[in-house]
Amino acid sequence: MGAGTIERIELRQIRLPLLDPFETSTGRTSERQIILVRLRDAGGAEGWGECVAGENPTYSEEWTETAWPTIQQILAPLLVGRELSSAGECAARFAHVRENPMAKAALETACWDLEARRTEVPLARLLGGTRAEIASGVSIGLQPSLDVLLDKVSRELESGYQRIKIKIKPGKDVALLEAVRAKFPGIALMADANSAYRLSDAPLLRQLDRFKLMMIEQPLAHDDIADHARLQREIETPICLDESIRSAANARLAIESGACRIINLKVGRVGGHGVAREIESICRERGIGLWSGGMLEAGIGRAHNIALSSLAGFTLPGDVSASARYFDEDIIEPPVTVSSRGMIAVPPGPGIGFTVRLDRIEALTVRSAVIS
Ligand code: OSB
Ligand code: MG
Repeated sequence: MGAGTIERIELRQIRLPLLDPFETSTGRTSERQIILVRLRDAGGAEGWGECVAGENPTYSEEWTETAWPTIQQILAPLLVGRELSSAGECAARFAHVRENPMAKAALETACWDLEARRTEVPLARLLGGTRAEIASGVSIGLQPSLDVLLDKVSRELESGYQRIKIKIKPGKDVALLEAVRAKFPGIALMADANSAYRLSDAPLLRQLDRFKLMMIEQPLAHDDIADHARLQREIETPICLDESIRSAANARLAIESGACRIINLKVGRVGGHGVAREIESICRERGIGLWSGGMLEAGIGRAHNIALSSLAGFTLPGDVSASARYFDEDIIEPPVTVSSRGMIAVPPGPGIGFTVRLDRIEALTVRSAVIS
């Protein structure tokens, strides 16, 4: 049974404040502006998706203000009123629209949730997932001081998280990692630069080898593969690519050229679960480490990340963490929680496996639209 005929697509933009501002080498976010997608088919079944575009075009070119009209005017009309044989067919409908993976993924992931709910299976199982729980790590933004950073690391470890990622940028790199490593010698530790360095920084990046990091994430330009391959030949720390991996084709290119040993997969960055599954199988077949990143998602996006992470190729702890790290209240029930062993249970219910809190979404809505 397929995803059915989608009769109605509802868009909501919600404003959701973060408990603490999140800072990376590209800037700071204090409040999320998130686009949610709600599909309804002819039989009344629903599917939910969340657009991971941020509040400005600093991670990639997409942001809330471009994703909204792209979804509303271009992509949603390609789905509405037409039979979809399966959620896997959704991406083909969008193929003639270039780029805009986050806008596409908001709808594509909703199609997968819809199909899973209609057929009454967990989304994780529909995607091919086999794990009952997934390993969870945290991403800690740039902090006002080293003491605050060390305190945060300590608290996340006490909560059970299996791996700590800290953000770095030029001038806030060696000293931060030195201090974290000195205080927590044995932990699984990594750093994410969000493209803040150039190949000419190789001597500095080589100094990080002594901290025995699990990996360094996206040290060089957001669209680069060639320089990452050169850098990987000069450093011992495994390179993980995030921003640079936007398709299955460039995942293969990055792997074959030696630009990364690990991939941070974000379903929104690659246009949906379909391409995410292709990249998972590429990594699994070639022994490339894989984990799910995060984009400060609210519960719907978080739930999609959990379902995807249940696939066997996700071999490393991801950035998918508890709702309570970011929000006072989530838009799903129950919120995402993490066990004292740093694991998140994959919910057994149909679809994303969490209840969407319509009351809360209503209260947070700043704009809405219906395509029918
Ligand atoms: O580079 O992984 C990143 C958040 C927003 C944009 C980019 C990134 C991040 C994170 C946070 O690191 C991950 C999360 O907890 O959602
Ligand atoms: Mg990253």
